[in-house]
Amino acid sequence: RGQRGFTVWFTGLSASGKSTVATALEQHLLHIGLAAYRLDGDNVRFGLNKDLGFSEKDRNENIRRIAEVAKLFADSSTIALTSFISPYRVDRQVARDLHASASQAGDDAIPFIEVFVDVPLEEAEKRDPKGLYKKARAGEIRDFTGISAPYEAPEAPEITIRTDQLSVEECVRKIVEYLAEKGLV
Ligand code: GGZ
Repeated sequence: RGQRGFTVWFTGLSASGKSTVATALEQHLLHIGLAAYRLDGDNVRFGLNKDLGFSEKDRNENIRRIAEVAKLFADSSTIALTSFISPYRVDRQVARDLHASASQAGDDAIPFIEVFVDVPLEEAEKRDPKGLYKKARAGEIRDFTGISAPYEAPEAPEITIRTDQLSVEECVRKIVEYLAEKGLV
């Protein structure tokens, strides 16, 4: 089917660097002539998912819908890059299973690459670009991931990147090398 679509699923704490790396990866893929599209809070949580908050149930539904949309993009031969905390293992498994249960045409499964953006909570909290951790510590934001809501780290992600140890370019290179190894780019 020409260019093969697939999904790169970023997961990690708020301020871990998911969107920064996903944006740089998107730029790289576009630059080498591949169609790529990034889904993130800015284009999903204010539109399609504006009815959802941050309870466990709402996050389940947030991730389920995003997985469905990513799969549609990938099925249309676009590389879908998703950057959401996606803190629950079961939700990421739902996303993975959805891709495994194949495309509209009923042919191959759509590749799903989980990227764990792994930084210690202390580092994310130190960055705190929007002051959200501070508010969460003060009790002004409830159910904040890492503070008052869980983050379940992936047990077997395809790729792990430490944004506190590698530059953005090095993170992108690590992902692109994996994709090349798998024959995806
Ligand atoms: C976590 C929250 C919360 C709570 C608002 N917990 O750093 P940000 O601001 O830009 O990214 C966070 C974003 C998380 O939305 P996701 O759709 O990625 O979450 S999930 O996958 O868990 O559904 C943060 C902001 O929204 N934010 N309240 N309580 N992050």
